[in-house]
Formats: sequence, C-alpha cells, structure tokens
Amino acid sequence: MGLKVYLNGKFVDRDKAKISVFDHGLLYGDGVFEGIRSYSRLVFKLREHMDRLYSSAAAIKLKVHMSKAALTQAVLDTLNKNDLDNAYIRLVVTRGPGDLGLDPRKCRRGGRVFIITDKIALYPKKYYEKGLHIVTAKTRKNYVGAIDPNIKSLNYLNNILAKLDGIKKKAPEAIMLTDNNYVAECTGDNIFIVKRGALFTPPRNISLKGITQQAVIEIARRKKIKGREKNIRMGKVYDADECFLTGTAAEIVPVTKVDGRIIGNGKPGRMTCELHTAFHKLTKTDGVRY
Ligand code: PXG
Repeated sequence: MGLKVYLNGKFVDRDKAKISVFDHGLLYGDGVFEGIRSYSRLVFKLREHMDRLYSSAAAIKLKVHMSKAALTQAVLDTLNKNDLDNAYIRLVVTRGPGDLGLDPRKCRRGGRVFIITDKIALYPKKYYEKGLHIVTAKTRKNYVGAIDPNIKSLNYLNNILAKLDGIKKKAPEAIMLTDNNYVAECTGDNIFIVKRGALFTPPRNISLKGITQQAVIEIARRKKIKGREKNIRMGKVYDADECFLTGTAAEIVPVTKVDGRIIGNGKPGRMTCELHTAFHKLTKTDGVRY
C-alpha cells in the first residue's frame, strides 16, 4: 500500500493528493504550516505545534474549519494509516481556492487542510560528528513590521533567498540578520551560542519561537545552565565557545565554522553534545502516542 495523504477529511493516495491551481496558498503563499516529527510512535510536542499552527492562522485571519482536537486526531490517524514509527509530518492549512486577486475573502469555500506523513530523512551523520560550516546570508530577514517572524506561513521566499546565498557558498545553512544587523535565526533553524558556560539565543520578537529551541531552554533550565534571550551581533558568534542550531528536522546540530572562522576549538562543543543527549531522551518520553 502506498502512502496516504490526509486531504480535507479524506485519505487519498499520494499521487492523487492535489489542490486547485486557484488555491491562494499556491497563488499568494496565503496559508500556514507546521513541520512535526514522531519518534517511536510518539509525536514530539504535538500540542505545542498545534497551538503554533492555530496562532499562525489567527494572525492571518485564516479560519481553520476543524477544532484543534479534531485536527490533532487527524494527525494521529494519518500516522496510523501509514503505519509510520518515525515520521516527518507536514501539516498545512491554505486559504483555499478563490478567484484571482489577493483579497482572502475571494476564497469563499474556506481553507484547505492537508497532512503529509512520510519517513523522516535524517541529516547526514557527519553534520553531528564534525559540525556544520555555515555562513551569513546576504539577504536580510523580513522587517518585523512587515511580516511577524512568528507566523509560520507558506511564504518562505525570504528564507529561500537566504538559503540560495548559503548554497552559493556551499553552506548547508545560513544565518539571517535583521535589518539592523542582529542575528535572527537561520533559514529553517534557530541559533544558540555558548559563552563561558551560559547559553544565548536571539529574542523571539525577531525570530520564530522554535519548538526545539524552547525544548532546549527547558532542558537547560532543568540542568541549571544559565542562559537567556539576547540580541547577538555576528562578532559574538565568531567569538563564541560553542554554537549550535535547533529545529525539528535538525534537532540540535553543532556549528564549528561560521564565515570561514573556527568556533571554539573547531569541534562540536561539550554543552552542545550534552544538550543533544538530553534532547534525545526527551523525545523518548515527551509526546502523544499513536
Ligand atoms: N526558524 C525557522 C525560520 C523555521 O522555519 C525553525 C526556526 C525551527 O523551529 P522548530 O519549531 O522546528 O524547532 C524553523 C522550522 C521543512 C521544515 O520541511 C522546516 C522547519 C521545521 C520542520 C521542517 O522545511 N522549520
């Protein structure tokens, strides 16, 4: 049996899972999404992802025509249907089909919901053993007064442009700066630095409040590691003892070189490794079972 996709209340074969070319999600990037992961049949931080999805939707005045409980159940049902133990889950709500023109009121038939679940494509092992070599993107992060970074929308062009800057320099990730030169985040990951045993990450008003980032902060608090949100300039990243990125796909991945400069001793840091071990432990216990 091939993979089934949940599409507006039905399960359809992946080849038949299609949406209209008139969907404003496609025409204008008008929609929201979540990338979620399951570990050994436990969906990690599912409630937090659902909360963020509904907050993103509310921020763009997109009505999700399903209750949070019903949509949560649909995620679990999709995983069961596909019998996936370790999965990547992509949950998407679009504005739905409507006439041309960006007025969301044109989408009278309401939002469209789909859930793709698939085997997780893990990052190469060498990323974790050697650490990433990343660069600063030339492209600046959208000004917060234009697009709130906490809306996880389908409009990722800003991040894709930064990703292209990274690709040009053969880097697997790129740091995005705000228009006034503060470190915001990477194209699909949050960033942390470690200095003299304390953890720092950019404030949430200039970057997405990552669910992995919050899990790391929670772990650090339990381990009595000092840390806080802080405005960070690139000089502080170059001068850090350790640097790492967090994200649903990456989990916690060490960074050992930034813009050609070696970070710390050039190897994945001790605190980074300790946090990753604790994070793995958390994924084994913290989640919704299916
Ligand atoms: N910043 C940005 C801009 C992101 O898109 C994160 C930080 C990390 O957040 P989480 O909540 O995942 O810790 C993200 C997350 C994908 C994909 O398929 C992208 C993300 C997450 C999962 C999958 O591109 N981005």
